[in-house]
Amino acid sequence: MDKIREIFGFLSDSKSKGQEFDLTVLIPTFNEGENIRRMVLAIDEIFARSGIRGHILIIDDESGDGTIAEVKSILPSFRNVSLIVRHDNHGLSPSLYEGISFSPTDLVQCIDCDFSHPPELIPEFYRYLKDENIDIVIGSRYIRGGGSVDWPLIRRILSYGAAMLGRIIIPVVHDSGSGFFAINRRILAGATLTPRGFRMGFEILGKGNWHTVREIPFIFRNRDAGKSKLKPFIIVQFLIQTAGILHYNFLLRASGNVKMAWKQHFFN
Ligand SMILES: Nc1nc2c(ncn2[C@@H]2O[C@H](COP(=O)(O)OP(=O)(O)OP(=O)(O)O)[C@@H](O)[C@H]2O)c(=O)[nH]1
Ligand SMILES: [Mg+2]
Repeated sequence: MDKIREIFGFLSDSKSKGQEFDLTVLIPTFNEGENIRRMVLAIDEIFARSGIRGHILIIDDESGDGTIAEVKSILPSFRNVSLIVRHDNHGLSPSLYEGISFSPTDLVQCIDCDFSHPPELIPEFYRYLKDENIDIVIGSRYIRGGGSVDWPLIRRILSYGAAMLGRIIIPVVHDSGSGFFAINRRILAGATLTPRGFRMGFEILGKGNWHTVREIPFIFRNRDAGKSKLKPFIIVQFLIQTAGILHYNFLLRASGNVKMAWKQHFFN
């Protein structure tokens, strides 16, 4: 395979433009054959109910479990669904980064495929981006009304520890590691991101040119079906990412985000 990616559905039509959509929902998938159809149907129904002109972009890293065939089988029934199959540089954050870059809209929402993130909240994220012109909206487990259910103690400790480290760096955000977030893509203009690991939202907070942020509480539920892709190495990747954000902010002086977040937190 010498192509680095293949594109199917709406985005594969070179004439397609983004004007007919206001929001793109990115669904990263790796072996989500048991979830993806239900997820697309759920999100499309939410678009219809809330009046959002939404596009769904699935970014798959060569799943071997039939996810790709499943998506291809539903594509003819939807004008607003696209699929990118990536043959290179696999990983969750690189997939989200590619999805953000290929999105036909500036407003972009990220959501896991396994129903851990409730798709019913998408219109709330969207309203902040669209009506209040907020730069980044984070689904938070660590504010009042948020949480996680049925997690083993070790996962709770690691997740909370990572959230605490995230709060030292970006104190205005309580759950910088959340994978349930939405952005206005304009904040990435001029920023140099290094997507690695599972925490793409943290990378954007650390390096993107944002000024306004909101958090929406949500309860993280264990995946309905399919297997976790979370590996212990993710912790090492998170620590390397944190060092990269500090380096970018203080040594390269390429972003003032950390200082800005500290000022917003301590002086506002
Ligand atoms: N494209 C792509 N998607 C991925 C990759 N790894 C994970 N994903 C997707 O990213 C989302 C989050 O992965 P999960 O395995 O659910 O990770 P998690 O939610 O932290 O762990 P669980 O609670 O055990 O599910 C899911 O939609 C996965 O299919 C990857 O390498 N590439
Ligand atoms: Mg999950």
